[in-house]
Amino acid sequence: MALWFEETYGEKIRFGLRLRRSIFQGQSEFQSVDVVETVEFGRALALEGAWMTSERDEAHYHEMIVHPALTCAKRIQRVLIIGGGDGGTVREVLRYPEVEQVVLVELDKLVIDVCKEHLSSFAVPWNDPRLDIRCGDGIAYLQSYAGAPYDVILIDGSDPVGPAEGLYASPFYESAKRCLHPEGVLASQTESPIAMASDFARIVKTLRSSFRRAEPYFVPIPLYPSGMWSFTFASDSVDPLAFDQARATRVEATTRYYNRDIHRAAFTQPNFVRGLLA
Ligand code: SPD
Repeated sequence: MALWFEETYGEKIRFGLRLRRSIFQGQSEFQSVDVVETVEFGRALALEGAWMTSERDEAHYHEMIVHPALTCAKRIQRVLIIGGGDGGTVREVLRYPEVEQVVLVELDKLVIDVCKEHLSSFAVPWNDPRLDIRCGDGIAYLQSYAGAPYDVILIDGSDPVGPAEGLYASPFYESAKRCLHPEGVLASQTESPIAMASDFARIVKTLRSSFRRAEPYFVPIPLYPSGMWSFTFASDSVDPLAFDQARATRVEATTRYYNRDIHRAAFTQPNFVRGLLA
């Protein structure tokens, strides 16, 4: 009998993949954690039954949450990642020799451990001396943070339900802004403008109430409900299209998805998105 794993989103959408086998099934104090080997998407991670990442399309997500911000921010020495326990975002940030410190705050240690063991094809440089891993709540981390400002903050969280809900709300964005350099950039995953249109619009508008500008951009991620996904680039002073040519040229020689044309094009808004944000 064929084995399938399906994400059911909001009782109206399902996205399923046929499996070769289940590789890991576990339960942390926060969520169920699954790694499966699929026929079409390679190995994939699901948390609490929702697809998070797969070998087939992880580059779309991880390169695009990182490179628009890292090629545009004035300085990129100090980078904070909230969530992102699979390490794909870490890997992309560490491509930049200018980055001196990356702090990864992931709630669930089991996610890190399982991804290190079962998603080794992600080739995350877990032992890079610039990486500082903290297992804990990203919201509490930023609330109590009193160190030097970060140049870039990346919010690589799960969907806005359960423990991740607070990562998409005003109090969190206000804490993030307090910890971000005035010439810094925050980039967050911000859901699908098709499958989660109201969440998408609410999150972008919430970011706009904390930052002078918050521009969504769009990336095809076939693993996620509807396949059309958004990230949002938020800053008080940085233009999301004014990338550093030298940095972008250097990084695009190493990427699978990102390049300067994609960077520009991703910020183009279809009319229905303009309507959602009006
Ligand atoms: N529905 C998926 C929401 C995106 C979650 N983040 C994925 C983590 C990849 N590092």
